[in-house]
Amino acid sequence: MDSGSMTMAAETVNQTTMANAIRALSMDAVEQANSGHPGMPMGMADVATVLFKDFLKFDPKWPQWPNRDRFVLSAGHGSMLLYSLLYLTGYEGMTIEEIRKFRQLGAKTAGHPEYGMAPGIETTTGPLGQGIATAVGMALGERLAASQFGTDLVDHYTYVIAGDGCLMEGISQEAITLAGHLKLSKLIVLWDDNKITIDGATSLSTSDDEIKRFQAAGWNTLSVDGHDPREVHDAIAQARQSGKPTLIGCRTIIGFGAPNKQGTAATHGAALGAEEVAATRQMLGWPHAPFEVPDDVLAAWRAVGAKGAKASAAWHAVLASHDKRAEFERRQKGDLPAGFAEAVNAFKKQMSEEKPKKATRQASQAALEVLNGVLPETIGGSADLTGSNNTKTVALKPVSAEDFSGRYVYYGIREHGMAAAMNGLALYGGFLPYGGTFLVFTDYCRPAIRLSALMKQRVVYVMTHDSIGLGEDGPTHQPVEHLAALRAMPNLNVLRPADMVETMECWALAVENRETPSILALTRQGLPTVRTEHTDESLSARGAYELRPAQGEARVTLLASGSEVEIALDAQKLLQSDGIATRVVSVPCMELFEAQSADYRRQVLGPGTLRVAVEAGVRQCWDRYLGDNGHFVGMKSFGESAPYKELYQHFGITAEAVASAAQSGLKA
Ligand SMILES: Cc1ncc(C[n+]2csc(CCOP(=O)(O)OP(=O)(O)O)c2C)c(N)n1
Ligand SMILES: [Mg+2]
Repeated sequence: MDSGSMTMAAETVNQTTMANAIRALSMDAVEQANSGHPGMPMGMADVATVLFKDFLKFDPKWPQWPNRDRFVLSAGHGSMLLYSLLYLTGYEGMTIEEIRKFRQLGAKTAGHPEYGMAPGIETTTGPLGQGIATAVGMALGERLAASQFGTDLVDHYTYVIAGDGCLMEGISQEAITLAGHLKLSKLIVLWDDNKITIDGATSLSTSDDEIKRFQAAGWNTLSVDGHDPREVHDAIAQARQSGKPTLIGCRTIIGFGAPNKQGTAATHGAALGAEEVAATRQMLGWPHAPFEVPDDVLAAWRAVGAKGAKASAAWHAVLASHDKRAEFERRQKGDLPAGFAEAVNAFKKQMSEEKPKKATRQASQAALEVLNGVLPETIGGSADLTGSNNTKTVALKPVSAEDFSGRYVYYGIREHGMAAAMNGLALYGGFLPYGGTFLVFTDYCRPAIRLSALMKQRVVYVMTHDSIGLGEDGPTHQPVEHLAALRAMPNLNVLRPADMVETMECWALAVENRETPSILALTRQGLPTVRTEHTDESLSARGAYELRPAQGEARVTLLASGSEVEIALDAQKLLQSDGIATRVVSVPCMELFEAQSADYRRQVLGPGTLRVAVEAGVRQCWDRYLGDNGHFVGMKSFGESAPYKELYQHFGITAEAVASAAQSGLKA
């Protein structure tokens, strides 16, 4: 068909038929894979059709168009809804072959939408509730970017489709109250109110009035029949005018169109079966073969996909002559500005000379004073521990509903919501989010940290009070297994610096690593400066390095991270005064050390030496460096409440204990 007749054909296709294309593709793909979730895409097909056809600003030919509306499928199990839309609207690479390969190895159509697998997937979803919470970060990103660059460059909406499950998850409460508080008015959530989850009717497990809950959080709320395109259209139009974020409750029937199964949990997560698929074709009036979308229907959808091209071209022209163009493009690419390395090294040099004794959380704040100055893309914050996490620098003004020109977010006591929002900010583009809480509360945001790692996002977690060294708050607040647990996660750098200099090096690594999120594990207690000789080279970049050589031929290698480096250095003195030549290796980041050459690692670990590692956490992770006769000095239990120096004595994490472990190891 030429484009003229395509347009004519497209105009005659009605909205329900367009939605039926989504339904058919979804049930056919699930049928073929014999795995997947047909119910949600079939139920929300009408709503999604209205959104994409009448409102969504996007251009499949330029999926990364910075001023596009964001669309987040929070109910990630309904992935076929998104894949159908990407295929139908003409995203490159999302072919009918990909739809046929749904859920197969290497297909773009993975079980749940995965960021980076195909253009048009804004974030990875599947862990329920993460999508809506990530979208809050995106909507915040829009407000911040609009304030920083102007509404001629940034002016768009963030739409979310969320299910009952997303709203039942605890993270949704953190996300919606944060969004309500910040009045993120361009955030619009379409709730698939189908009253069904896996176990059956939602009445089995919840009595919430979601509308009232969102209202209480400061949201605008609307309710519609999700199968009435007119009602859906009017509601979205109204939502866009609101001064508050909007929830649109869309009453739908799960598995809509499947005559015997619709409205039941049977359609949630299993193929409908050949018989029911055939009956659905009948009921929908969709006689076409599996994966076949008739020309006129496809043309109607492609016309929807084509409508954004004009706007994206106009936007591009605005950017071309914009006075902030260079900075906008630099930040979109995630490049660091000129002067970054110089600023880092000037700080390191000064600290090596001044040798202050400071907690690494204070070191982090000092480093941030420098970094926030040279990196306008940072967005700082804390989950209500600003003074403890030392995350706010002098020049950072708070972000508020009235003023988005600031760069510091008071996330409130919402660790999980904060982490997900930071993912959203990072995915949004042009921002480098960091946020703080106590290291022990990584447990409260671990699912979002996992998504930072899975999605390869540059998010920096400023996690202070990183051991029993926090003292009197006791075992509830003292991380013990957390370093090991975090080190177990793929694509996450766990950085535990020992002093001011290493802290700056670790911050620089976190900033430079574009595809790996970072945990900065920082102390509450003061630590001496151990890097007293300046090097422009980042020694922390190697993950581990020899901090103090032995006097004479080394018999012992002491390995330590963070606050225990000081203990290792004291133990070195004890051993050497006993005539035992000992070297000390600082290990700020095991992941980076593992990435070094075998030769470098062997050399740093000191071939032929007895190894003793010391860290105020559990032993796990250290074994690989200790060899058969090595020792570990650390924690085997939860902590205790007491002044921290007493705790180090109580748990036997001392220079004397390290030295005696080395001595008995040498005798063995
Ligand atoms: C955190 C999390 N817990 C559990 C699951 C497993 N799961 C996937 S979908 C689902 C039910 C979701 O119900 P709803 O959002 O109403 O989806 P619908 O059945 O309406 O499609 C569950 C429990 C998950 N994906 N994520
Ligand atoms: Mg449901």
